[in-house]
Amino acid sequence: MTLFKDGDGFISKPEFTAFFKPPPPPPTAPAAVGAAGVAPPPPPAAAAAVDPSVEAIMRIEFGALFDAADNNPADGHLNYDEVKSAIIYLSSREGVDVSTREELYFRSYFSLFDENGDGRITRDEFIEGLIHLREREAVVQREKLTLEAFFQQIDRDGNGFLDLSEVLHLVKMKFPMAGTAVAQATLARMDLNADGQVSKDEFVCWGLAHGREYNIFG
Ligand SMILES: [Ca+2]
Ligand SMILES: [Ca+2]
Ligand SMILES: [Ca+2]
Ligand SMILES: [Ca+2]
Repeated sequence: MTLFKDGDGFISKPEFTAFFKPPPPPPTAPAAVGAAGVAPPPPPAAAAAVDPSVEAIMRIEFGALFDAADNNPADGHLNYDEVKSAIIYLSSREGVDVSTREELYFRSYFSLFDENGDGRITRDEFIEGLIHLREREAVVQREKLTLEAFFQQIDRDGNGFLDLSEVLHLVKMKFPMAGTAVAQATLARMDLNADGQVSKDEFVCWGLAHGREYNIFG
């Protein structure tokens, strides 16, 4: 089965629907109990970020995606062009058209997947790479929620923006002796559209890079 069934390079709705019918049960269900006296193996540490049952479904989905993408040629590996097509397809599922992005964009995915650096992507490399990306997205999503909640606290007058005095309070959390000049410099870095105040979105962007320094994530 292939996503690009009629080979026109586009995925029509019937092709899309045919491909994403409900996934079959996992091929190898882990043994619930070990042999007598033998403890079952501990769950993998990476399972913490993504629900294990969700991860199992993702593995099946990404495996099917690999099989569909491995078509040019179908040789059990993905080359650059095949990876590029897969990324374009995955993004289109999320409503984002990346087909006109620069080569660098797709190369960065390719090297992320190519764990052993041999210039081709195995099925395992592809699946692990996508799982890793999903885990990272899940972390970012959690951090965004934390930052949004934190923003409400530091927006003391509740007008939806941080002004200089509110940023000063924030800066003093990390540098108790900081004065207006430090707050001004911090505000300038946060203020992406340079309108003199910090919106929630601007704060979230800043916080994803610097929130850890301020112990915002606990
Ligand atoms: Ca191939
Ligand atoms: Ca490889
Ligand atoms: Ca405010
Ligand atoms: Ca602003």
